Amino acid sequence: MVLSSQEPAKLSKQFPDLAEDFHIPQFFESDQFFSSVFRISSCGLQLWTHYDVMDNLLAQVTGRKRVVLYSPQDALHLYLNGDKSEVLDIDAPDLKQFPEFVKARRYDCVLEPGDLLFIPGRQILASKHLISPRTKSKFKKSHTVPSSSALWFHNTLALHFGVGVNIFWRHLSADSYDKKDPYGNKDPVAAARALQTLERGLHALDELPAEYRDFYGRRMVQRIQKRTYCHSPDSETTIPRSLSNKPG
Ligand SMILES: O=C(O)CCC(=O)C(=O)O
Repeated sequence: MVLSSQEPAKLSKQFPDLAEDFHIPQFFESDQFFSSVFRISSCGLQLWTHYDVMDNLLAQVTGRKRVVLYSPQDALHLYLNGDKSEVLDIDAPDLKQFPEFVKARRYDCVLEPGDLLFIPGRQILASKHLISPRTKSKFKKSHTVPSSSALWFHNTLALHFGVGVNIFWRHLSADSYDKKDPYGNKDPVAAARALQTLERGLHALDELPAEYRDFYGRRMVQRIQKRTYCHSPDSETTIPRSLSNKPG
């Protein structure tokens, strides 16, 4: 068996015998398929809080796994460094170092063998499918598939030795994704470009004295909010997309 780290994982290619026992649920069109990743976890293995840019189905085959989710809307409370949160100990965070972390609302569940977790993409769907936050309750199995699950943060902790399969699929057009991304966790091409452009803009502001940086920085923030936010920053209210798309 040859495993190349440049190619997305595919169960049927890397583990053809095992793949015969695993049927990928038909939740998406075949041309949206990106990868199927075989996961073996020893008891206690924890994966830091991160987001992926593709839809993602976590299938637990054996063993139990705790999954903690955070909404993309809580991104600003998670101390992100790229796609990962810097808060490694989510159960006993250092609140001196990460005081905003308490504002992030966590949703806990424990996956049992046979469970599938579709990581939900919208607040409204989250409240429909998840049990109350800060409990160890299991997620209800979902039979409806939301249109997008990407960007929900997740942190996994194996409670036993266990085996699972992770299936990633695209819900944006194929050319929206970075072609050199075998893991499905690089930002979409347009987002990466926007972040680079922002960095260049910030460098340009560095040429100005502090009070000018402050003035133009605040105007930039306001413009970004007007042009991009689906939700108003201080409330749960959803701004209709027709309004939120208006140029600022
Ligand atoms: O199965 C796991 O423990 C981690 C899966 C995951 O977080 C991922 O694939 O993004």
